[in-house]
Amino acid sequence: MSESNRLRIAIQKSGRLSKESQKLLKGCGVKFTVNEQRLIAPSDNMPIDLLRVRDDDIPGLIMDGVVDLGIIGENVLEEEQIERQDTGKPAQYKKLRELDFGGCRLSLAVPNEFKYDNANSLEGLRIATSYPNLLRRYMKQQNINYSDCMLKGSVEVAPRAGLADGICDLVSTGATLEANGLYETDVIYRSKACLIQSTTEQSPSKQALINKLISRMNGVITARE
Ligand code: PRT
Ligand code: ZN
Repeated sequence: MSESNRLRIAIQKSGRLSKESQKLLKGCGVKFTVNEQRLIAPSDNMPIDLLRVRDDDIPGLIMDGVVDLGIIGENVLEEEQIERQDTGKPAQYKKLRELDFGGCRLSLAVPNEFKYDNANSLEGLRIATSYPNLLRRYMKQQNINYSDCMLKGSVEVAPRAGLADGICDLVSTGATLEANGLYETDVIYRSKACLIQSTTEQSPSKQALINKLISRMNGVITARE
């Protein structure tokens, strides 16, 4: 693969981080037009290409050095890093800064009728999650045995469907838990969106462009604080 002289930035194609990521880059003076059918949105005024992908793909693209920068939820980033460390794949990245959107927490939750005293109450439960690595790390720290039920979606309905005793899922307002007759017991990870860079050495011109973007981003975020 030839080394491109354009800076590649991976952002979520569609979803909770997508609009805010685009808004932030536009605020930094990067002009581009998104064509919904296209993976790449080239900037018209800077040597930058935006890669619009599933959020789950962004950490790997950075850790494999395929793209230079990425905007991603820390939850997805950390989950992928543990997975890669465990399987011996490249797992390095540089976190350039936390961003001011995408805030949420990864929490354990159980049905309203479940009696919870402390983390030990979770001993032996089956827990549905899309974040098996973050869950395993927390349960190991707490010294609690449990079993997994891996679900990529509809995690919150697993207890009612008889698939699991509890769940480990992202929460922001708590409305989804409430609507599904669940309550939060343990916050296991707090997350925000962040800007990350691959550890591949950049050419001086690309690194200068990255530095310019970071400095503009600091200005944009400070201005809206
Ligand atoms: O298609 P793609 O794979 O790219 O997107 P996705 O469906 O995997 O992710 P998406 O767009 O739902 O979320 C992207 C990122 O946004 C997450 O990885 C988090 O970093 C961040 N984020 C912030 C959230 C939430 N808040 C959030 N509330 N991601 C998901 N949720 C879901 C949660 O899973 C639950 O279903 O919202 C529901 C709970 O919300 P409340 O407000 O009812 O508590
Ligand atoms: Zn995803």
